[in-house]
Amino acid sequence: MREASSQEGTPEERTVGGTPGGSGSANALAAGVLRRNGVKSWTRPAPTLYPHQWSWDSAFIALGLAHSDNGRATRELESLFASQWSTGKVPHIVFNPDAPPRSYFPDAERWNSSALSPDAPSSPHTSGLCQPPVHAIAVRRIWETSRGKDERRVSRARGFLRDNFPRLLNWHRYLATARDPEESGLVTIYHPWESGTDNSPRWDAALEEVQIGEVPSYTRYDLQHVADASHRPTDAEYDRFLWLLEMLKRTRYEEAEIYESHPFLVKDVFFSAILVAANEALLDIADVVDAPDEDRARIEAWMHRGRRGLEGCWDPELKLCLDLDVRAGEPLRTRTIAGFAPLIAGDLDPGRLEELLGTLDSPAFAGHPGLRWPLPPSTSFREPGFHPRSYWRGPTWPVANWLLWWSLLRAGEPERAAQMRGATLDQLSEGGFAEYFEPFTGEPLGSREQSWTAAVALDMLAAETKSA
Ligand code: 2M8
Repeated sequence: MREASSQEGTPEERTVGGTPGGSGSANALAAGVLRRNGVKSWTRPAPTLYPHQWSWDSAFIALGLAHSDNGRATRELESLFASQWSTGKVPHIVFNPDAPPRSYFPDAERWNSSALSPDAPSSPHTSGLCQPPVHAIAVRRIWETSRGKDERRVSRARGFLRDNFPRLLNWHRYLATARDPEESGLVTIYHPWESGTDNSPRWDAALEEVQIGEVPSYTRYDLQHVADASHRPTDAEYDRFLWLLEMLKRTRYEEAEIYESHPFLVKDVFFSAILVAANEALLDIADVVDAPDEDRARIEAWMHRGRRGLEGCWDPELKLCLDLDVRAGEPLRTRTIAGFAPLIAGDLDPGRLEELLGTLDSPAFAGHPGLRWPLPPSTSFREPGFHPRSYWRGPTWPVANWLLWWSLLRAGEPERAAQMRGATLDQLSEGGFAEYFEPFTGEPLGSREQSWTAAVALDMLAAETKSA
């Protein structure tokens, strides 16, 4: 693996530059990224672009750390869950009070969560949104990697599961209730930032319907951390993001009020599918901690409801799953990696699995003949909104590849999974642990030394000899 532009790291780590050094050195390089991005008990998503703690980044980071430093993996999640809202919501950003000034916007002051909502923790400050719930999947990985180790480590891991089961259950309950008052099995998001795929064209049509008012003035700091502004969302996209934030503040982050008045309410199939997979993990955790039967029954019901909800969003023509605009009552017909949601949710019938794999292998996604690596772009090449360099509008994202790889393994498709793993690791070997990649040239884009990229590499590398 190639060490990206950082000047930090030990000399042994840096000498591997440019050449794939086998899984031993690849492991050391990936672990080095996580070590350098570490701050106290948690890890920054990237050295400068993202100086705070992000929710789903931390879950992926814990998943990777489970292989290299189990104790740190548990601390990563503990520090995130310490900022859980009283509603059960796990905030999408926990602000680092020691971050350099003017390093990230919107900052804690702009969100103003603790002043506006009695449900928000007062310290450290958090954002008012959430992100996909990968956490239970990471907690289960922490348990899996402790198995077969010495008794002390196993009992520490069991204790960690026991302490965190109620937090995870509250988190999932929040998503299944406040975010799904219709009991559709699908999670409603209030902002593209909640999807994790911020400027994806999946949101374009719904965002166009939002009437933007006066956005209080602001300065973007993200552009100073990337080589080229075209990698990041545009100013027009930021204005919309910031306007939605203002609208949420007007409701004081009150769920019922948001549902009543907020102009952007979308059933996100990707988020919903991750919740189904996370509920499956939570059920395994429930076994380990000997949770009451009624908790298990509730989790199972959420899982079934989620899978049924996703089935209702299937588009037989595009052979993908589509998000649903709650305000317009219409599906959002855009082909993106989110459309593979049923694969992530799992337990597919063979026909549906075959259709999804056909779409994945088609020229609209990973079967395009011009690709540097046979990996799916974040947005289909066939979409007018596709852009090969712009963030979630086209580049390939290792973290998304991980989700598909892991889902292929769970779907009983080890050969396809092995292809995806091999191509992902080759891409990182050539381009380093970048945030995302240009699909045709393989050029690394966005931030270098991105934590979750290193973390998913660690998890994929660990799967060399055993199944994930
Ligand atoms: C990106 O999102 C943040 C806003 O939350 C940003 O662009 O400033 C997304 O890729 C998101 O999924 C990710 O969690 C975050 C940190 O890596 O960056």
